[in-house]
Order: sequence, then structure tokens, then C-alpha cells
Amino acid sequence: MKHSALIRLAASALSLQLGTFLVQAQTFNLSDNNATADINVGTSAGMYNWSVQGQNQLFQQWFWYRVGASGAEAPINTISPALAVANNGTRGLSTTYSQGQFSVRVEYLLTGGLLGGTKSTISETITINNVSLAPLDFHFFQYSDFNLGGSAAGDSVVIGKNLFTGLYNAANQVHPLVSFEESVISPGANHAEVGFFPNTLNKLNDLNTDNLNDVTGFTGPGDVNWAFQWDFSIAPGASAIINKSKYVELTVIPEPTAITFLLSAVAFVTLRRSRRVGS
Ligand SMILES: [Ca+2]
Ligand SMILES: [Ca+2]
Ligand SMILES: [Ca+2]
Repeated sequence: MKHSALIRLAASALSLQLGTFLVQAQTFNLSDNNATADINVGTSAGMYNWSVQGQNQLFQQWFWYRVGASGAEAPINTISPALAVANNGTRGLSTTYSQGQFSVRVEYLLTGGLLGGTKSTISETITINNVSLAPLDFHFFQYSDFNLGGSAAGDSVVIGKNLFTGLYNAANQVHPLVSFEESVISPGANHAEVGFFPNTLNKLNDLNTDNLNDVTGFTGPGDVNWAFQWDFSIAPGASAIINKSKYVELTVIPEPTAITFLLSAVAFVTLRRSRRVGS
């Protein structure tokens, strides 16, 4: 057998064996009416696009975890290659990362408004299963770097608490042209952090043990980012479930008709003034 044939044979055997690994590099594109979202399920680039009317509002959102009180945090794509399944037509995606002790499943559902509309939501449900025979001390982190209005500049953010539970349950990021809110439906987060890129991201990626610092803003304007941290103790055979919803709205749409009206009004006033000066 010639070398090239051998290589082809080996390559096809490899792709059969590593079928799930091929999924790792895969990007999924969600769409619904006026909105699209892109998710790289195999790297910490994660969800790197959420566009409304073609304008991207998101640079990076991804999830990190730590087992136990000490040790480095790691992105969930290092647990295993993603088992990813699209659902709900072009709107939904379910991704699962699992190893011998636990699994993490993240489900995304994109909802767009009418074509030409200004609003969109993404809901996310995260399920952490303890499949071991011992309690699981599991710390889960969501890191979000939104760049509203299509640029990193000019954003401000504040994180809020549920006054009854004392847990962090909302992040509001604002920009002159776009407003954004994330609501944690259940349960609230134990810690939160706002700051300027890339301080929080560096914490999650370095080799130190880190917990979010509970600095909640108001922070900005600038290239802000923010994060939530949940501290779970999950009984053997039990699950932790996080339910969240994100909402983005373009608050100012430059409408050609309005601009035309404004320009003609200015022209009219200028004309009257020049006539008065002339008379
Ligand atoms: Ca911006
Ligand atoms: Ca760290
Ligand atoms: Ca940002």
C-alpha cells in the first residue's frame, strides 16, 4: 500500500475515533428574525457575537469553574470536548461537558423581535450534575464582556442584589445607543465583579485561586466587563441549576426620515435668518 493511501486510511480511522473532538472546534450560529448569535463551543472564545439588526453587542461570554476551595479556575471547555446539539430550529443550542465526577450542560435560546425591530433576548439554563458518590464543592463563574453599540468604548455597568436573599441577581450595562440587562432568575450569585478588561479575565485564566471581589460598580465608561460566581455544594446524584435571561435593546435608531426632517428644519431657519439679515 502506498504511503498516501495509508495516511488516508489512518486519517479516516482517526476521524472516526475522534468524532467528538471534531465537534470541539465547531461554531454554532443561532438566528431568529432581527437577531443572530455565534457560539464557539470548544474554546473560551465562547459566545462571541450577539447582533441585533446586524450590530454586534458582544465580544465574549464564557464559563469557568473550580472544584474545591483552592486551585486554579478553568474554562468549561477543558472538562471535555463539547457534545453539542442544535434545537428549536435555528434558535437553540444544548452543549454538555462531562468527566467522571460531574457534567455541565449549558442551554441557549435566542429570541429576536420582528425584522427591523430593536429588541432581542437570550435565555440560558446551566445544569451541573454531580455523578460521583461524594458531595461536590463546585464554583461556577460566568464572565461577560459586552461591547455595546459595536465598539469597546463608552460602556458602563452596575450589578444589583436581590434585597431579600442578598444574592446578586442583575447586571445592567448601558451605552448612549444600547441598553442591556441580565436577570438571574434563580438562584442568585454568591459573588460578583465589575471592572475594566482584562482584569477579571486574567483572574480566571491564571494559576491562582480566585473568588470575585464583590465590587459591583457603577463602573465606566470604558471597555467594561462583569462576572458572577455561584458557590454550590451538590449532594451525590443531585444537580445545581442556574436560570438566566439577557435582554438587549437598541434605544436610539437614527431614522433617515427624522434626519431629513431635522436638516430641512435647519435649512428653513437658516434661510429665514439670512432673509432677515438681508431685509
Ligand atoms: Ca460600546
Ligand atoms: Ca485564577
Ligand atoms: Ca466590554
